[in-house]
Amino acid sequence: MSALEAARIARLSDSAYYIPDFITEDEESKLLQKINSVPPPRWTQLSHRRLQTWPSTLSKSNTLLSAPLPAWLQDPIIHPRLEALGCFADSPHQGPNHVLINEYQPGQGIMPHEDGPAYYPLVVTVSIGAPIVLDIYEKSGGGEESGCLDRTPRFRVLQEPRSLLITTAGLYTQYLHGIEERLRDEELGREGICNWELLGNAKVYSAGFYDRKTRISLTYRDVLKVAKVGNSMRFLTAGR
Ligand SMILES: O=C(O)CCC(=O)C(=O)O
Repeated sequence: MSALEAARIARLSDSAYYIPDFITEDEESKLLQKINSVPPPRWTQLSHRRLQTWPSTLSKSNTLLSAPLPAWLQDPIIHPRLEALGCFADSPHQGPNHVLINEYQPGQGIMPHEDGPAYYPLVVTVSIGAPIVLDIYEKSGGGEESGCLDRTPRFRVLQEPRSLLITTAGLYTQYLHGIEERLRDEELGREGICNWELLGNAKVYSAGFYDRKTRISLTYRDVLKVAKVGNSMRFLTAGR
């Protein structure tokens, strides 16, 4: 990841990278337009956010049915920008094959969790629409399900609109991440925000807070198990 050295979030060791203005305002508008014009069934309404899954949801065995991502999720994010960074060069499919699109209204969020074994341990997040703070928690033993989670975030990452955040290595396997359900993100500054020095426009946050607006994330991942359509048809018809 040497091309990424300038984007390394030093306080997160070699586990995270942040690039402001990864996409342009025009590209952000086009993405918002695409995301908001999909047929309504494409959205899954969850209790605290809504979600699109591309190209499809994983099976119970964490397998992805092989299918290309739509062109608007590939260009320009994957081709040429992620390719130029080389961040998926060592992943099994040498590129992302799965994208989750999460939309959060003010007051919404996502419980602390880990992304788990379905994916190569690398998540690339493009943020659009508005800023948001991602909280990173120490697992302190058993993780989310065990109820052992220390509810004070160990790190806080401010994601500006149009930015790219890459999380990998220890941050993927040894920490949980989540977004607090709140209307305002506060205590913004060099002390509390671990990527403060890398922000594109820290002045916007000089008051130390902002009120949340609708924020959308596109998280790109490489699903480890992929089934070809022919194989899955054989699987479905076996035993008939
Ligand atoms: O919206 C985000 O930035 C976080 C999304 C997330 O944690 C997930 O999809 O697992």
